[in-house]
Parts: sequence; C-alpha cells; structure tokens
Amino acid sequence: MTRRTAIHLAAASGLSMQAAPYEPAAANRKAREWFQDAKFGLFVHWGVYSVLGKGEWVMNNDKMTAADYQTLPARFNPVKFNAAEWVATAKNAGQKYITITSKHHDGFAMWGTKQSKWNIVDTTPYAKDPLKMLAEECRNQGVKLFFYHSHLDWTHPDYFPRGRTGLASGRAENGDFNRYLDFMDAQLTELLTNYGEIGGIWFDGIWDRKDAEWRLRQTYDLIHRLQPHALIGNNHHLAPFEGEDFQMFEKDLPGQNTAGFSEGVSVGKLPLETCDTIGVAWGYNPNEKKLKSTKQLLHTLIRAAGMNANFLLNVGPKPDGTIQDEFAARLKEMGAWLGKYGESVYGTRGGPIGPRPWGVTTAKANKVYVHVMDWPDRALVIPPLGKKTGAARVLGGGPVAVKSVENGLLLQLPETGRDEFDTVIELTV
Ligand code: H79
Repeated sequence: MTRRTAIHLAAASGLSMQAAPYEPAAANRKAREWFQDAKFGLFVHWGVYSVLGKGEWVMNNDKMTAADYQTLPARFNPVKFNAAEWVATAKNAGQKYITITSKHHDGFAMWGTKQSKWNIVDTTPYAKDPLKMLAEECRNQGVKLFFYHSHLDWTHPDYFPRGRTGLASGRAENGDFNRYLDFMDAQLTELLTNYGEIGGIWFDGIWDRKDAEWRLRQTYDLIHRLQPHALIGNNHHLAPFEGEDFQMFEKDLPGQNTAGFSEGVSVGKLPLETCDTIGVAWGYNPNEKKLKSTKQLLHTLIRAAGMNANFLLNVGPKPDGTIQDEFAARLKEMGAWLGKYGESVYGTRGGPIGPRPWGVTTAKANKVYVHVMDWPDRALVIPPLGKKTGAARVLGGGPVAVKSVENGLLLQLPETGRDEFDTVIELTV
C-alpha cells in the first residue's frame, strides 16, 4: 500500500478531525499488559461458509450471489458444537484467549443479533447462539474472548458504494454507507453489552474500500466507552490508527512481509500480534493436504515471543461444530511443549538479542531465555548481554557451561536431552 493511501486512510479514520488524542484508560493499559503476557491465542473462523468446505472466501471466489449464499444457513446445523470442549482445547494448547468470527465478510452474524435476520438464531435449524455459550464457557474456564468483526460486508444492502471484493453478490446498486456503519455500531453494541466482559475487537476488511470514510474513531470510542479495557486491533495492513490498542500482522512475523500484507508497515510501540492458519484458508476446507507441522507452528509462536509479539493460531471448525483431528492434534502437541517450557514464553518480552537463524531470546525479570531451535552443533556463541551472567541451565535439565569470549558468550549445549522443537537455555542475569 502506498504512503498516500495510508495518509488518506488516516484522514478517513477521523484522525484529522478528532481534537483529543486517544488516552487509553487504566483498565485498558492493564489489559495490554495481560495481552502481552498471554502470548498465545486461538483464532476461530466459523460461519455458514463451513458448509461448503471451501474456506471463508467462497462467496467471493465462486462468484455467488447473495441469494445463492442465503441458501447456506438452512444447511448449517452444528449439533456437535460444545463450547466447553472448544475452550478446553484452547486451554490444553496453552492458549489464553479465543478470537472468534462474530461476523466475517459474508455479513452473517454468528449470534442472535436484533439488527437483522441474517444471523444464526433466526435462519438456521440450529437456532442457538454459540457466542453466548462460548462467552459463558470462557468465563468458567478463565479464557478471554475476543470478537473478529468484518468491516467489509458482501451481503448488506447498505454496504455501498461497493469495494473491491464480493462484486458478484447481485445487490441493488444503491445504499447508504452511513446507515451501514450505524448498523455495525449497533451490532457491536450488542456484542459489548450482552456477552459479559470481552477481551477486545479484531477488525478486518477496510482494505476493501480504502478511500471510504469508515468513522473508525467513532466506533473505537463507542467500544471503549462500553468496555474501556477492550483491546482494539484492526487488520488494515497499515500502521495503527488512533484508538487502536494493538498492532497486528497477518501471516507474517512483525516487520516481515512474505505474504504481501505488510508492505512498508513498520513495527510500532503498541502490543503486537501475528496471526496465521494451520492450512491455507481460515474457514473450513477439508481438501487442504499441506498443513503446517507442530514444529513449524511452535517455531512461529516462539519466534513471535522473541519479537515481543503474540501468536494467534487459527482453526476453521467443521459445519457440525467440531474441530478437525489434524488441528486438534497440533494444538495438543503445542500445549505439551508449553506445559514443560511455558515459563520461557508466558509473561516474557522480546529478549536482548534480536532474532537469529538459530532462534530467539525472551526475557522476564532476571532471566534471559535462549531458544535454540535450529542449531546442530554443541557450541553456540551469542552476542554479549551487557549484563553480568550468573548460572545457566537447560530449562528442565542440567547446567550449561557459559564462557565469556571476545564479543560474546560461548554456550555449551548439552550432548543429550535436547528438545526436538526448541532447547531453552535459561541464563540468570
Ligand atoms: O479472516 C481471514 C481472511 O479471510 C482475511 N483476513 C484473515 C484474518 C483476509 N483474507 N485475505 N485478506 C484478508 C486480504 C485480502 C486481500 C485481497 Fe485483495 C483480496 C487480495 C486480493 C483480493 C485487497 C483487495 C487487495 C486487493 C483487493
């Protein structure tokens, strides 16, 4: 995205007209600390698109009209959905929060909204509100719940002028965009009023209409008025706007741009989060055979932690409401690793040494954790930490010999007992 577009969007967000800069409430600052300590979340893309098993973009990709698409809810009956099981799956994976699609680009509300009939309670044989059940279970099990909410809408008649996607929807060529934004604010008000304490709102889709006036600041202020602690992030692929509480990256670690969503975006001062999927699509697609391995996913989590960022890892549950076995297995394995080495991840911040080909460092109080992920040899030299180093040990194992050498520290990694994913050396400084 060009700099001009970025400036235009910043103006369109209302920043230029807003007198008062955003000052996060004390509760919000506390929530940011919690967020940074939490490190690992479960992303869930679930909606009526799961019925077709072709990912969450199927309406756009298969050029479906809104009328075609409206036949899906009749086929969506997730009778096996069990909120307690989902939350337990996340907990056992070591995830501290769940971010679920309240509404994706298809505009379908996964809760019993009163703002339109285009929702799970009013149009599906299931006729229940899974977000209610999930909110309750998250509260029971001590997991925070965030809502992913799409600004972009492929079915709402007032999402007009149309953007760059969802153009085969067959909607009438008119509509009132401000009325659409009022509708969205009313839906967000429901989510922030009727579901208890919400962790935050994760927006996506304004890249569809880069030049529109999205009234972002108005919506952000509404959210913060209803729940001051709620953390707002927006996947606009730009530097954060006023009123946002964390900065996010899609399919890339902060500062990288392999996926093409983060061009020219620098890493700012807000808490950071990077998200990715296990397969390719975010919504259910059983035909994807190439899934990321547990090792790859754990490395992303650990590398994110080393770069001071959280990792939000996505699953796209099936239309029956269950999470597919291949995904559950990976989550469980990640949880097993975190069960052993979690202290080197949770509550840490990016360490004193930036990312290296062999791994990263994280830090907490007087500990520096050296995460050795890809280093076949036993001797490893790291740059000086600028602090006196005391004892060193393998986390969960024996002592490690550390020697000061010119321009660094020489660590003698153990001969045996290295972890297959990441051997963590704990240095006391
Ligand atoms: O919710 C998940 C995806 O459905 C959504 N974000 C994650 C978290 C997402 N997928 N793709 N994108 C967001 C960005 C899409 C960019 C593109 Fe385009 C749409 C590339 C081509 C069409 C933007 C619009 C760039 C060109 C047109």
